[in-house]
Amino acid sequence: MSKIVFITGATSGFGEATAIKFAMVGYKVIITGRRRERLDALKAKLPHADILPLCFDVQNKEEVFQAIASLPQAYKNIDILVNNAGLALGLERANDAHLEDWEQMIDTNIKGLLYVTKAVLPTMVKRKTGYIFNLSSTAASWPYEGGNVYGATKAFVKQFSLNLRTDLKGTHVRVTNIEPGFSQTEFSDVRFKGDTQKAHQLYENTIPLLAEDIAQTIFTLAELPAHVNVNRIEIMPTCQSYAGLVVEKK
Ligand code: NDP
Ligand code: 8X3
Repeated sequence: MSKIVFITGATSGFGEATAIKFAMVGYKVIITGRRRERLDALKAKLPHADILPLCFDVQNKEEVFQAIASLPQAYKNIDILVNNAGLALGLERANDAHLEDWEQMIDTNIKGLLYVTKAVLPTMVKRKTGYIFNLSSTAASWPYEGGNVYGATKAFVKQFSLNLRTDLKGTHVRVTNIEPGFSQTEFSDVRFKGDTQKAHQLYENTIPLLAEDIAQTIFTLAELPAHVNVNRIEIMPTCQSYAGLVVEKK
């Protein structure tokens, strides 16, 4: 029987590439996001694959639980959850950043991820099988100017993944925290609020990670034997490395 994968934020970037990767090899894939037309277009692009679009906003607790409860019987026993939906908004220093942006990042990256996890987890625990991938970031561990709340939400995801792993001892449910670095998706278009030129400039003369690289990583981990759990994985493009600490001079 085909395994079932549930992916949040499958309308773009990592989520879309991951959906395509699993669907192409015969997994049943539930694709989710707020943009219904994107979900329908992805399904239409892969006519021979088993894809179920499910449109909801992860920030809306009722919508999340309702959508997951409404899954047809044939899609209820989710084997793999990819908690990917998320965003950064703005790159201003804390004093100039917008409180509404902070709230949206918290509501999406933290609370949305928790709602989906809470809705999917009971069936995994009951069935004593499952795999949860949480999309964190290098920003969880490596601070940078303007990363303030975005990085903090991803640090939450990292620690939640580790704590979840601890709670799930004995259930056979696996958890991996995925921590990508510099990657080219629609992420920067969203962060810079539609200033595509600014987003584009960021990637000029670089070879960033692509969505397919993260999809391949998730797929490879998912195919490991059930007794193997990779707890965290930090992935950067070769062109990216570490910066030093900074000192303010008089
Ligand atoms: P994209 O902007 O390309 O994709 C983000 C996805 O999240 C979209 O499908 C979007 O769908 C979905 N999403 C955002 N808000 C909501 C919401 N409220 N409800 C439901 N879905 C939502 O970015 P990436 O693919 O790059 O990002 C995916 C994840 O990876 C994010 O969590 C991001 O923080 C993380 N990440 C990204 C990195 C990068 O450099 N690109 C590096 C490290 C981590 P829709 O708008 O249709 O709702
Ligand atoms: C996205 C990577 O460095 O822009 O999580 O925060 S970064």
